[in-house]
Amino acid sequence: MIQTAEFIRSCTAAEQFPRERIPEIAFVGRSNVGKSSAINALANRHGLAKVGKVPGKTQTINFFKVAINDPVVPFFYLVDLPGYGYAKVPKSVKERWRTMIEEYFSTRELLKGVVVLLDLRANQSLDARLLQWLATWSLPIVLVATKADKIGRSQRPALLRRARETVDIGASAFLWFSARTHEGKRELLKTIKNVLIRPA
Ligand SMILES: Nc1nc2c(ncn2[C@@H]2O[C@H](COP(=O)(O)OP(=O)(O)OP(=O)(O)O)[C@@H](O)[C@H]2O)c(=O)[nH]1
Ligand SMILES: [Mg+2]
Repeated sequence: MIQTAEFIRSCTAAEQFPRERIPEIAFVGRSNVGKSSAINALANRHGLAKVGKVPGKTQTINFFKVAINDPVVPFFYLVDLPGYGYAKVPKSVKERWRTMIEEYFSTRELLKGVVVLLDLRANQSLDARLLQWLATWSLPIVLVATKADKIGRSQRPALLRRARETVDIGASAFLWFSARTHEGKRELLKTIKNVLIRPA
């Protein structure tokens, strides 16, 4: 369980990224998929990360410092990034996000893993492209099929089979999750912890 969670900083460029040397986990995925909501659910803090109905809510890179009861990794950052795809923002803003996100991945030495959120009810072609790009960083990937509260258990195997046609799940961890019901929360935290303690 996450014991405390604290908003640290909202950044638009690398020189603003926090300097404290603790490990971190990034949350990425399509706009509106539920990245910010997942962080709030994990931290048990409504409103910690800003959530929106309109895609494109998170426009900066936001660092949240969390504490867990673990002697090896007592603190780490959860990092909330802007989404890709259908954000309701001008093209120039999306271009800026792209630069900012590339800067993020190329400078964060203690980035230990990436949580990629997927909505398996939607088309996964953009997610497949993101995963291809992410592969260049050789980081552990945790695939999280979110909004699971909207997907009946009987529908899940077929949706997962369909997603596999587009997305290479390969060696990544995969789990179902809901920020609404907190389904999968324990498993996601456990998976994140495993990623954090993995030797580099
Ligand atoms: N039913 C359901 N709705 C969810 C879940 N997670 C998020 N939502 C809703 O989806 C919408 C988008 O959630 P956000 O957490 O802001 O999504 P995001 O990926 O951070 O979006 P951007 O910041 O725009 O990229 C909000 O209306 C949330 O309430 C979930 O697990 N279940
Ligand atoms: Mg967001």
